[in-house]
Amino acid sequence: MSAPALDNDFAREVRAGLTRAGQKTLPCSYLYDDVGSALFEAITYLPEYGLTRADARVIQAHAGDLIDSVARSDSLPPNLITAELGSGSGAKTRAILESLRERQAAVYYPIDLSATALEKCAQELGPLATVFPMRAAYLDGLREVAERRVPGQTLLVLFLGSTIGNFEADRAVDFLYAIRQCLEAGDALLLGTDLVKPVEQLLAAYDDPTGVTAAFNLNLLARINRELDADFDLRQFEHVVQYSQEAQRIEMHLRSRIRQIVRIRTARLVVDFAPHETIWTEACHKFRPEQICVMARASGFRLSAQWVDDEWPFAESLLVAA
Ligand code: AVI
Repeated sequence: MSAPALDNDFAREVRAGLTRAGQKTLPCSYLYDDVGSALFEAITYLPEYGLTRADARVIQAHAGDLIDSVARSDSLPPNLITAELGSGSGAKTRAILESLRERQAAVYYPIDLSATALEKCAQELGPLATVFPMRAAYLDGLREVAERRVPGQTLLVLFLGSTIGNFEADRAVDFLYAIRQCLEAGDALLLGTDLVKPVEQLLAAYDDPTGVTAAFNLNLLARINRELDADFDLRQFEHVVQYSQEAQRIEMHLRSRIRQIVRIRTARLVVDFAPHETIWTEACHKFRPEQICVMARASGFRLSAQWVDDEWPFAESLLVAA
């Protein structure tokens, strides 16, 4: 007789990942509880992790060009609305709203699962734009924005920070296609992607000497202990990263130092780890600029412009719904 189904999504996904044949896995979306989000925020300040600063620099430098490209000159009054998937506190978006405000009243829909982040976002960007915070998953939120729009409005969607790099390669195109399905021809998507760079630079970015990324990764086990009544001994796991040239991605793992058994009561699971066995927790894909063009075409967009940072290879690509 098989065990009754688990009614807790987290428990179900943890059980599926830790019982699969071959490589054990855990879904990276669960890295971001309150502790994980605070640790990720700390990562963005690390000297070795240039991604977030590069993202912000390119946006700052080209926000005006972006708005010139997407705000249709034939629409009177100009009628562009913006929505951001996974806005967090919306810090990087400030420059875009400032440029937009020079032309028209700015309307901004930040979409995020974190109520705290949305509150902060509304507070900080409220003086610049009419902000409609939406606490929802990316596509649910975007569908709702699409439903609320009125004829004649152009929608600019922001998906920044190279979060697309955390999707499996095929899933990334599926996700872009799903975004396209929410849009009308002429709407646009600004997509931030981290670019391929020397391996040593990437390894340092994801395995920093201060151990912040290690803490971010290990917190996933701590979260399972807290939320699923488990007994992972965090000192018996270590953070390891490797770079796959072929797949163009950093692969982040947690490696068991010893042979050990872990109980995860809410998932009704007992897991056996061999010495050095790993749990794969996150993939961070890196892109070549021309690959963005291929992904855009495969998902119903055309690449209209691309801006790259001079210091840390990172691209902001403007995709227009074909
Ligand atoms: C959120 N995401 C784009 C980060 C990245 O670089 O892929 C997550 C991260 N993982 C470890 N460091 C940062």
